[in-house]
Amino acid sequence: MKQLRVGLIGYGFMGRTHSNAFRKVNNFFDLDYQPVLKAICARDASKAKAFAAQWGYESVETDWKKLIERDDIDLIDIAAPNNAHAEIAIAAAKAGKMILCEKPLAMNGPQAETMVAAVKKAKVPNMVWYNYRRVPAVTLAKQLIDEGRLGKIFHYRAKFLQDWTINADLPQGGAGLWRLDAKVAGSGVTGDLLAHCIDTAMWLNGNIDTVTAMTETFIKERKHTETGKMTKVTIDDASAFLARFSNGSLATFESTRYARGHKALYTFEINGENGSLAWDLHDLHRLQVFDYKDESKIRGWKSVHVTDGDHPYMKNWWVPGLQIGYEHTFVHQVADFIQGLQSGKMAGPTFKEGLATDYVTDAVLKSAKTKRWEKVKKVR
Ligand code: SOE
Repeated sequence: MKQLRVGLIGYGFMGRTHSNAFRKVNNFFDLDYQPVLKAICARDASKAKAFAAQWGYESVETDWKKLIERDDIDLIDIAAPNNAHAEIAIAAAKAGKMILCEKPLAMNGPQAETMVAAVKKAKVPNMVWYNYRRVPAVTLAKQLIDEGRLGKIFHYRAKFLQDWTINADLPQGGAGLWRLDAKVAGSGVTGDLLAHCIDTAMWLNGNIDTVTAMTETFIKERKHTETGKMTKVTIDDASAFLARFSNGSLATFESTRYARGHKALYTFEINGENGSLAWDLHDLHRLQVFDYKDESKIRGWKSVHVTDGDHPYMKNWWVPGLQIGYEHTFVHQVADFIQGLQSGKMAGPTFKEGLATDYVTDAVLKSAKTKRWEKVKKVR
């Protein structure tokens, strides 16, 4: 088996999901490559060492430039905050490394363009960690739509609701809380949560042409972890938009971190002429299916338990009926990435697809300011 020597940058929540995936993938998928956890890189040496010990990384770096220079690394995995993605990815591409990058690809579309250009020039395999595509029920939705079972699509609606920033005493900046600092995150829920909804939506239903949006920052000032000073909050706490897809369908998207009671309620529904599908992250192994072609007497919404051997990814896990969860989506992503290396056909979402999502979030944020419908830039 060939080795795929991984250098991970960042040890937060995402560093853990990725490391777990690299470790598990060969136990469940027959692949020609085996990820080897070569090095973890983070500025804080003691935290990086502790992470290396816990997850089995062979070595530690504190300077990502050194990591990229190393000859014993094939793949750079970027799990650092959003404002670091572009510089690292461009340098990694120049060094000929394969790159996996946490979502959103960049702080904004123009920055993502430079990353796409870099991987194109260097011809290096690349992927963005939009993991929800790889929930088996979501992949099943993709299969059913591609088989044409829904017919003409009329509506798409998605939401991603959380409630973890309602407390005004929560500071901005620093570990985990960099998501509240626009200088580091780029945007608030638009780039963090709606980006997931947009990636899935465009995968299932094609390009988004135009959007009209509203955003709100409910808590205007928060103490900054790094300075200890009350600082203006410039992220969007909530963001909602209407959209028109290229296929003529209409959509609504909503996300917030102020929906008391909701921790990670990502849902979508898609309605077509012959049927509808609905999915809910809190019940992630089920796909709700309505098929208008069913006999009218017994026609109704079916709740398909997506755990059977002929469901996407499931034959690689346990026996039919037994469920898998959130962390498995990352395992699937690594498996698909490696299968892409084997076949020569890169699995998505590639950086180019990540750029397409960034173009939508740019248009959403612009529209919230201009209060007009905005066109979404097309990826060339
Ligand atoms: C934010 O709370 C967050 O962790 C996002 O950053 C992730 O992308 C999402 O999957 C879960 O929520």
